[in-house]
Amino acid sequence: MNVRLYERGDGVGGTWYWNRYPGARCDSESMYYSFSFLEDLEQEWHWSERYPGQPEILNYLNTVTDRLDLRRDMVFSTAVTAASYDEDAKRWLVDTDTGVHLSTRYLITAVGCLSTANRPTLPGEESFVGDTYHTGAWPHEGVSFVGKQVAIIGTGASGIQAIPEIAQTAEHLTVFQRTPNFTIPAENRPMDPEFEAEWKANYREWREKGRVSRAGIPYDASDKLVLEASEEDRLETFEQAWGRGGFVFTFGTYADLVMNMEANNVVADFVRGKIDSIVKDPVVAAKLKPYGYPFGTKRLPLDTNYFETFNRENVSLVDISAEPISTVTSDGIRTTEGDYQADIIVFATGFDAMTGPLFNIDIQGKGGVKLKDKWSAGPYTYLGVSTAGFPNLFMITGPGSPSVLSNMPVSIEQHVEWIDDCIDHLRHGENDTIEATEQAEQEWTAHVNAIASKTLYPKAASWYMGANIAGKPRVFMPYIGGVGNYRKKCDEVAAHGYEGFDLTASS
Ligand code: NA7
Repeated sequence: MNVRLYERGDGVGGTWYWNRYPGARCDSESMYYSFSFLEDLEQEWHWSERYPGQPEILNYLNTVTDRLDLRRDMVFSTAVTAASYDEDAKRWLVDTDTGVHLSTRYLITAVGCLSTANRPTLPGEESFVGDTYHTGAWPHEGVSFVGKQVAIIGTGASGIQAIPEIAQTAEHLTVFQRTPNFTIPAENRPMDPEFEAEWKANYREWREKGRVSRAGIPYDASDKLVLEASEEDRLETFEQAWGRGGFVFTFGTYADLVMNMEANNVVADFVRGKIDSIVKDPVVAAKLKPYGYPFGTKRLPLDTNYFETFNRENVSLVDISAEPISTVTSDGIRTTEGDYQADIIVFATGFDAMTGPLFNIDIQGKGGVKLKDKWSAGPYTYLGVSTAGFPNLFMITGPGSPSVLSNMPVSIEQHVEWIDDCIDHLRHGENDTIEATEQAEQEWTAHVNAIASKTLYPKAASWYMGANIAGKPRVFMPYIGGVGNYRKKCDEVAAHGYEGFDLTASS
């Protein structure tokens, strides 16, 4: 088959191409944040730290691309703007911003879940004489903060990584926080050679473990319940996990933390206690402590010295829920309470997650129905990989699949393999098209919502819920049932002749 990949950036990397802000690092550990299909590279590659930094991941992705000689099928600096389905020809007609038009039998979106920046426009911005940046579109040449007054807006995963780094060189950093965040230590460190050797000796087992796990992370989940644990056990378990660092703090401690409010209060109190013990100024600590939504239901960041950074003389915190931003001035930001000087404003304000990147392309299916209109009340998909009325359109890590709740390479590989097998099945079975049935899609979407509603996740105004974008429907978008269960379901669907899909015979 002929394959053509169109990419908006001038190189590969996606998230790791665009997010070059200081401190940008993956929260999955290096040893399992990689592809499983290059066994030579898996052995040769040396990750320098426990968690991979952005430059190292980008280097890895470029290496994979070159090793597989993929660049000949890639077209860079080209954004796909529209795709419409021609029902007579049974082909997708695709438009790009460089004037290239093409027709293709199969259309696969690999647009990412967090690639459309949420960049609020603040009143008065036109008068600002300094520079503004969004973490998700960072200049390739980098930004110097030396001697600068810097303002940063947003304390999600990106802000929490960038703040400690920027604080080290800026003359002064003012953090504008709308919602305090729970964050736990990453405990990043140089790669331990013994750990690396152990992984390399057992890579096949580790990979398999990741594939059948809940979040694509190959470590055992705890089945203990915090509500059944003694005070002593809770403290010891949380302290140990806090010291070890990483997501093990959520899944490796107790199984009920995001299932039950009473259980959640226990862990939330522990983290708030940590904030009190780290942050020296009690007024600042009080502002940093999250209340009002359950721990772990907004994407939990991993940090390196985040709370510690607020003990620095050159860092101050502005709680914009109490004193909202009224305007940007020529030399800073004015809130209802005062003026804060800035030469540089960094927007760490996140993304229009999951549906945003798909809606950036004007996708029209059968009968000219726009994907955006079909999903006006929230995404409807079958398995997160397809949607009724849009034959031969496959979405890698689309809404309704584990995607952002998982270690992404595991989920990406699973989708790519499933789509590859599906296209193979069509061609060998002499079928032209595959399309999810309305019924299968309704049932799957209802299932995605039903399992989310058994957890505390829908209680937070998170980007998982679309709550960070004005007017976006509040629907929990990713599939929370676990990558292992999800894989099983996808495999069963394929094994039963693509149950829940209509296939048409070749004309
Ligand atoms: P997030 O997690 O969406 O965080 C964005 C932050 O910006 C968050 O603190 C928001 O506050 C804040 N925000 C957003 N819009 C505004 C406006 N208009 N004014 C003030 N503050 C605002 O994005 P990240 O880039 O940090 O992380 C995205 C994902 O990338 C991350 O979860 C990982 O999966 C990797 P809010 O909480 O909405 O009140």
